[in-house]
This record gives sequence, structure tokens and C-alpha cells, in this order.
Amino acid sequence: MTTIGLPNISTQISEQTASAVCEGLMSRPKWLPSWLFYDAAGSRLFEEITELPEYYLTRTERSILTEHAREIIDLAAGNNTLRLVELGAGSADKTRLLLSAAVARQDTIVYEPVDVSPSALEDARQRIEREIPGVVVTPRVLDYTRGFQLDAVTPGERRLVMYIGSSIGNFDPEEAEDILADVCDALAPGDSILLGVDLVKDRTALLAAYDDAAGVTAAFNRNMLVRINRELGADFNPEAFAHRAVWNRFRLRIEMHLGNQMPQTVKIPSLDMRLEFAAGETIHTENSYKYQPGQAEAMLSEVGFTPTATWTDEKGWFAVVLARVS
Ligand code: AVJ
Repeated sequence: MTTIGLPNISTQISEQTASAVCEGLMSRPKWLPSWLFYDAAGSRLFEEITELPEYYLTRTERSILTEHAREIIDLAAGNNTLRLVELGAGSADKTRLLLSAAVARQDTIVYEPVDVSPSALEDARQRIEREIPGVVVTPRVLDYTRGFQLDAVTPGERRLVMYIGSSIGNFDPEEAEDILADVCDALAPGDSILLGVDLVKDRTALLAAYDDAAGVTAAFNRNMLVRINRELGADFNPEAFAHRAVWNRFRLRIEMHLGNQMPQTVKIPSLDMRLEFAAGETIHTENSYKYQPGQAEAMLSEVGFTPTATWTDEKGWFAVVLARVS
């Protein structure tokens, strides 16, 4: 954080937001990075999305983990004591399933959530230590997309890295493989990763999940503009942008866009920007990649893991893959 402009101390501009907005909106077509969704309001809207009838991802993955938590923990632990690492601060109830299964097996477990947000980590720490006795939370503040290291574990300990929730879906296949390679490098032989990926399915179901009837996803998408208005003093009219979800069948991804309806000029004084938006012009805000059966396993093999097991639901809509460092 850096302070730009002296008169008002509330004009605190996050340099990361400023440079991302500047880069994306100067590009043609215009785009904004999907991490910008997650301010406090956006994180709440995302929680709401996970409970929508159309958004099958969370409940499908949860049912897979409910059914197989014990087996996952047993396979990952072998005869060793397990530690759980989670990329992202932990979507409480899915993480809880694995932590509870681990506590049932070994009484106590070290849980290491990794996140860029110290406040998200502190929330996770308090919630989990209160709700699951036996869990010791040791948060790590870092951006896992920029590579990372983990402290060495003692002999007889193994790590299981949870990268669930289709979080990897936000990255292009090449970026995703780089992240998985970094995870593999940070681990020791015998350690594992648990990866949750959303699978390719009929486009009607996919589109509904990203364009729900109640309009929560639309609000989540537009919230990015609300955030830019607040943080950078921009004058976007979020309501002038229509939420669009598109299935890109060549790249196997759902894309979210904000479509401008009427010609308008948007000013971002803190960035010295004046932007012309033509009628029909769009801002690309997110990619959510969908995987083909076997694709996640192939990527994991490519970067040094050996796939151990894959679990899916009856419809084959979501997959959870366990893979070990060989
Ligand atoms: C948090 C990246 C898994 O891609 O489904 C939900 C985000 N975007 N609805 C997803 C999201 C629109 C979500 N991930």
C-alpha cells in the first residue's frame, strides 16, 4: 500500500490493484484479473454463489470428499503422521472434512493454510481451532502463484497439499502446470497433492452455473467495477455493464465478461486515465477452465507426481485427484 495524494488519508491506493487495472484496461480487448473479485463484498458474494442451486461445483466436490475423506487421508499418510497444507485460506466445510478424518486417525494435525491475505488466514485459524479440537493451525502468508517453499518436516511426517475447489481452473493450462510444478518442488518424496477440478459437461449446465437465475454471479462480476470505483476513485456505472457467461468450446473454459451497453467515458483520476467504451465493448474478467477426464492426472504426471487415485460423482461432473511425489 502506498499513499497517493496528501489531502485525504483515505486515498490509499493499492499498487497491485492500480497496475492490474491500468494494464488490463489499456489492452484491447480490455480485461481485468479475476483475483480482483475478492474484496470483502466479493468474497461474501462468492460464498453465496457456492450455495446456489445452479452452482453444482461446491456441493459436488463436498459430496466426493464426504464419501472418501478417510480413504484420502489413509492413502496420503501411509504409516506416517500427516500435515495438511491448503492453497487458499480454506473453504471451511470442505477442509473440515479432511481435517476431521485426519484427527480421527492421529489425534492432532498441523494445518498450514497458504494465502496472500493475512486476515483470511487469521479468520481460518480462529474458526478451525475453535471448531475442530486437535488441529494446530500454522498460517503462511504468501502468493502461491509466485512459487513457494515449505519448512522441512521431521522424519515420519508427510504433507498433503489440498488444492481443491476448482481454484486451478482460473489459470491457463500452462500456468496451471507451472503452479503444480512449484508445488511438487516444495514437497518431498512420499508427500501428496489433492487436486479438485471441474470437468467438461453439457454447456447448458455450465452456463447456468455461471449465470444463475437470482443474479448473484452477475453481482459478483459487476462488483469488480464497484471495487475499482472505491479503491481507485473511478466513475464506472456498474449497472451499465451486462454480465455475460460464455462457453469457449475450443479452449474448454467458461469466460465471464462485462458487456458495456451504451457508449460511455470512464475516468480514473488516480491513474490519470480516461477510457472510451464503445457500445457492445466487453471487459473479460474471468476464465474458468474445465478439465477432460484424465487431463489433471496427465498434468500431474508431467510435473513429477504419480497419480494415486481419482474420485468423481455419479454424473462425472467433478473430479478429485490424489497424486504422490515419487
Ligand atoms: C473460485 C475459481 C472456483 O471458477 O467456478 C464462481 C469462481 N466465478 N462463479 C469458479 C467463480 C463465477 C470459481 N472459482
